[in-house]
Amino acid sequence: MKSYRALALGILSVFAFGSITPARAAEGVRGETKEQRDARMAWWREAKFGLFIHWGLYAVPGGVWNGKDVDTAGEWIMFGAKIPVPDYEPLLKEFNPVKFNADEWVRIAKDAGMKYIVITSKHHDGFALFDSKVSDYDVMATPFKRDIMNELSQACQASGLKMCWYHSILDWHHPDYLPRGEGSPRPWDTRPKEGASYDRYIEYMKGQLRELLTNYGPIGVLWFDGGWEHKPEEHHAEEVVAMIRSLQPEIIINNRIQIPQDFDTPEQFIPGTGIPDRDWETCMTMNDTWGFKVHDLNWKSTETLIRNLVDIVSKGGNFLLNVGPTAEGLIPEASVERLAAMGQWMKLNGESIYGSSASPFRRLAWGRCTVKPGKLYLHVFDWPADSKLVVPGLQNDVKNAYLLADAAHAALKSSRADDGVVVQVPTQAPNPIASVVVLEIAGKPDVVTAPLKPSPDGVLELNASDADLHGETLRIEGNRRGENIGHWANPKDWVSWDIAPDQAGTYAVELNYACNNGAGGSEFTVTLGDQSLSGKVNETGTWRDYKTEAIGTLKVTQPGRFELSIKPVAMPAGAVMNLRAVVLRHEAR
Ligand code: FHN
Repeated sequence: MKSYRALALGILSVFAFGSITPARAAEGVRGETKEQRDARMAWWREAKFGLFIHWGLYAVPGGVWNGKDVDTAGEWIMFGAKIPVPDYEPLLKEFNPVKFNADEWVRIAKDAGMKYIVITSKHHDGFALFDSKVSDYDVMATPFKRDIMNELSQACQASGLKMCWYHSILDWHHPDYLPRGEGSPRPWDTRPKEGASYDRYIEYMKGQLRELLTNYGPIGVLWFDGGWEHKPEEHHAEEVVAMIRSLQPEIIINNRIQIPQDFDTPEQFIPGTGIPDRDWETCMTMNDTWGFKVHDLNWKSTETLIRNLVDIVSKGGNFLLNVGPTAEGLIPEASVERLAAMGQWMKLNGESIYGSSASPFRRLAWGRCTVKPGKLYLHVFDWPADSKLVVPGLQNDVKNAYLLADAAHAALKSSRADDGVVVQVPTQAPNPIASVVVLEIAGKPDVVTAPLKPSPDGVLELNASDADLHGETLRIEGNRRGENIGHWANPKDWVSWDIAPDQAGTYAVELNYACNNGAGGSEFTVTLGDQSLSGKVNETGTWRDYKTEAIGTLKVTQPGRFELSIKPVAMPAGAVMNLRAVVLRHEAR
């Protein structure tokens, strides 16, 4: 059974942590002009911050089944505890969230500075949180008998927040959903498969989508999920998308019906370089589960949540932050507290987030940067002890500088330094989590990126998001465990880093990489100035099993600025490797 779970979770991880695609025109609406697309995406690009809500029957067990904690996320309890449909259905009679108050949920989201709400109209367990005429497996079959989605959409419309639907293609309940039973990820689901029709299931799914896009007013986003068990054509993806867009022409659709649509959805991680030329949104839990789990108290700190928001927006993305309400209909207090604290920060600093664009800096040691025309918003996480905030590589003249949280916008002194601009800031940071210094600049941001330098201990770690990728197939891939250079399927593709070793001498070179068994044997050269090393890729197990290997040493005759490159010279199998990092260690003069 373990293998099925591994298979399912393996499938999950492939789609949950999708690769970061190279810059390419997003599909979106066929024939839509750039201006039309920009107009349709405008509110979403302005909004930056939304509330994800995972709520359904799974809130009743709250991660515990037959007295035992189940080790999957709360909303996966039916899978994690291998619960057959007949044993899960009785939860219908226990779902009675008498403390649910749509206006209160919307107030909490709005006060947090959020601009849209994405809620699970139906998750993988097949239970509909709305009054569906095409299914009896819905909220009207529970003691609660209220159309939650209607109450929430009314509250959103009254408050100016966008109502958005998460909808799962995967359905562990509907008799026409396949696969199930022996040889599937759910062998314990022994309901007969004879007569089941996936096409008929898609018609059912279309029926519920039609209800959700007809009966609840304007819908901002259709957030598909759970499409990984079938090919797009099996979902009739194009047809489903066409129907959605015919019902709500302004709607925005994510990439999880397995055909690229309006935005990408990195999950539980923040792509190190964003996703250039694409709209994207990182979704993240506040603890470790999407759906409520009574024993999951691993809450991220408010500092982490605010810095994640800043980090994501500084890379050009949106942040969809999740809550998992209880069976009573309450958002957990730990979530409410954090959202309120985020809202306090947003009240003073929201100007630096809403409608801003990605940073012109490749990296900033002390924080992040967001941009609006004529303004740089410097989000300082690590306040300079000497009150001198160095903005490396900035070429623009600074017309004015001030603290965003200072209502008087009292001017801060700034001056030009060798490697950029120095801003004289107060000794005390306005906010220990993130303080925003505004630079009003002339013209578009003009930044010269400094080369990567070794840390004081002589170690220079070159990671995937700092690399320059040269070629067509190469791309940055990522998930919550880290990022790597991947899809290295063309031996002409190569990678480089701009570095400035500050000590002459010998540097040991190590690579941290993964290579599937059966795909090993590629050969490559590591070049630094007039020195080069040859290396060969050994198999490490799978494309996700990373190992560090010493490749050899390189000499630096005198400190300076160099390009360090890795170029394949032979690729006998389908790909070179998944490369996570190159490490140079200064050994001796
Ligand atoms: O399986 C789901 C999971 O339950 C949750 O809904 C997340 C949120 O994006 N999506 C899938 C895992 O990638």
